[in-house]
This record gives sequence, structure tokens and C-alpha cells, in this order.
Amino acid sequence: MSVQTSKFLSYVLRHAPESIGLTLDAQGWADIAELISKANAANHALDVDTLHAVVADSDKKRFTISEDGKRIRAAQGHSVSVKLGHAPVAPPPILYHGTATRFLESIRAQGLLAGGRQQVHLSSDMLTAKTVGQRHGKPVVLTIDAQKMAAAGFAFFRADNGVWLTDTVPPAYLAVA
Ligand code: HQG
Repeated sequence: MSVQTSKFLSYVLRHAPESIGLTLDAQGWADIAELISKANAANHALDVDTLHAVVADSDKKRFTISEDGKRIRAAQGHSVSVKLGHAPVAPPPILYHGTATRFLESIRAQGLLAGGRQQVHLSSDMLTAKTVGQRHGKPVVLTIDAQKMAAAGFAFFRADNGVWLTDTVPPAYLAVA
């Protein structure tokens, strides 16, 4: 039940708010009361306790509740255009990206591209990257020389849940871990 609700929230808050007639603000926030009423109207049973339980149980802290408790947004993963509003931060020297081996050739040629999402998603630890890569097939972990990228002027952002975001990673900064 809660996995189903988590997937539903990810879908609505990252990819298709319009599927239930919801509008996100520029920073990706949705009004919780409106989300609940529109979800129910679209036949997705949701109440405030379930929503809070799903947010609290999310292993990757996928959702953020605003300080006033009235709004919710996906921490990262958006395909809809949002400006999360994070200031650029200095990254750790090395970041990791998990992908599938079948993408390697293309990644070596083009670097990491955001594809369907707004930005490239990176992890500060290898294990998380491996798990992310497994979603796509036989996993391979890439290291990103984030320190060198930052020195060259590339901006890095940290999502509400600690996932690192950047616009693109050129091939020169990538290596297989
Ligand atoms: C690959 C999940 C070919 C890229 C995760 C990845 C993350 C290229 C795939 C978040 C490429 C895109 C995002 C290129 C990149 N040629 N393939 N030039 N550049 N790719 O799902 O990073 O569990 O959009 O390596 O944990 O896998 O949903 O991105 O394999 O944090 O909360 O194109 O989503 O979070 O796949 O995952 P995705 P991702 P949740």
C-alpha cells in the first residue's frame, strides 16, 4: 500500500501533476490539502496520515514537507521543469553515478546527460550508485571528478535528500570505478 502510494506521489510530483489536475509552483511544491482532494477525486485513495507515513518511511527521503507543514514536493527526480532553488554548493572531491553497462559506450562519447530528467543525479557513496544502476540492468559505477569539475566552473546542487545534481558531466571527468 505505501509503496503504491509512494510511486503515485513520485509520478504526480515529479512527472505528471496534470494527471490529477494539480499544479506545482515554480519550486515544485504542491499544496497538501489540494493534492489529497485531487488524488481522491481521481480515485487514488489518500489521506493526510497516509501521506505523512509514506514521507516518513521513504528509504531515500523522496519527499520533502515544507516548514509550515502545508506543502510537499519531490526532493529530486523531476522531469517537469522546476527550479528547486538550491544554491550551488562545493561537492565532495569524488561523486558516483550508477548506470547499466549497455549505456557505457554512449556515456563515454557524450558524457552523462540529464535525459528525461531536469539534471544528472549523482551519489556521494558507491553503494547507492550501484543500487541506482541496478534499476537499469547490469550495473556499473562511474566516478566523477567533482572537484575538477567544480574548479572548471560546473555548478553542483544538493537535493533535500542529499542526492547531488548537476546539469551534465562531460566524458573527461568520468571513469569506471
Ligand atoms: C543514463 C532514482 C546513454 C544514466 C535514482 C541512467 C536517482 C545515458 C539513465 C534518480 C547517458 C537515466 C535518477 C548517455 C546518462 N547515453 N545513457 N549519454 N547519460 N545516461 O532514471 O540517475 O528511486 O533518468 O546513466 O535513485 O538512474 O526514483 O536516472 O542510467 O536518484 O527515487 O540514462 O531516480 O530515484 O535514467 O536515476 P534515470 P538515474 P528514485
